[in-house]
Amino acid sequence: MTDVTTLGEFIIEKQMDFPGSSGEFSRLLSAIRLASKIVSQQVNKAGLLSHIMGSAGAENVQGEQQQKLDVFANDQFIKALTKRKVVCGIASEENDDFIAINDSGSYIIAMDPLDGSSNIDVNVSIGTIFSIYKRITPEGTPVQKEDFLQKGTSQVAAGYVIYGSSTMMVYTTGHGVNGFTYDPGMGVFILSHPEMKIPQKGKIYSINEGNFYKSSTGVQEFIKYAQKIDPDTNRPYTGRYIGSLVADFHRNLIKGGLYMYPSTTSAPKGKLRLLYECNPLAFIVEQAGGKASDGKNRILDIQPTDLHQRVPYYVGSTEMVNKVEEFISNEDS
Ligand code: AHM
Ligand code: MG
Repeated sequence: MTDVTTLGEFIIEKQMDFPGSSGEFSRLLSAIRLASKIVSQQVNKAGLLSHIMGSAGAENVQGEQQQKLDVFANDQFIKALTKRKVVCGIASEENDDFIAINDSGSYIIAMDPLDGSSNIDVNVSIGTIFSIYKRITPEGTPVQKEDFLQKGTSQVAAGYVIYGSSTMMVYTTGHGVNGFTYDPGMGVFILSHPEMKIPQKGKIYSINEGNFYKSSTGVQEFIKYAQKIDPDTNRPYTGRYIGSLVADFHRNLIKGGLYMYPSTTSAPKGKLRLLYECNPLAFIVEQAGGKASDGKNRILDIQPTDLHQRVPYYVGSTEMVNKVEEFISNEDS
């Protein structure tokens, strides 16, 4: 095992590319790494906790109040980031407002601590998503909302952790995308997927098709296009929908594909959150050679106006995103 690169080594190696840096950013990544190990361990015990030791909200054998896993994950990330004083503020999908931490910090983080809520209790892959920015207000003053309402193009790093058949962390700092697989025996993440690239074309489409009749005609026509038999263009595509964004995204990143959460009649702005879900995965997909759109515009160019803002989302292989955009623009004409 001496010829492997651990995430810890990788972070230090990359920091050395920036002589004179304070190491604050490396410490921030290390805090995320620590929290994700703790969450991973707990996710693996999820069935035990809820079915054997009692449901969330009940007391466990030590007399401690049990928490729901998403609340637990939120607490762990906030604790790791707060205790190490590596950010000046945190915005989380789990909290109504941002949390101010350390006035002298220079980074902020936006995160979805445990995404895929409908899959938490049924032993299906779930994930953590994070997005890191430099603050725009002066260091030494309390962090402000405007520090969080930056365009996705300003991200300095973004990543996700997938708690699947194994736990993996995938992240970018704007210089490509690298994936690390967790070895629970050694307690380390090991570089397993260096320089990840998404295929330009894919064969997988991922959407909640139960919403078909709630979707626009452009999206409906695209779905019919995906299902049509045409060997020249590799159709019909394969439908794959886990209902955990991180898991659907991760598979499509590796195999090529398109994930969609369009606007629907019941959710006119879609379901997914720009800051916690869409921007970080858009940064990653672009760094891997793919594309992310709201159907018309590049996700990373959208100016956020609200912490919990939602946007329609189309992300994955560039040619597939282009195709669905074509169907959406035709519906307007
Ligand atoms: P959550 O943040 O409440 O977990 O919601 C986000 C999730 C995504 O992971 C997933 O892709 C999507 O919601 C599934 O939604 P639906 O059940 O409407 O298909
Ligand atoms: Mg979520």
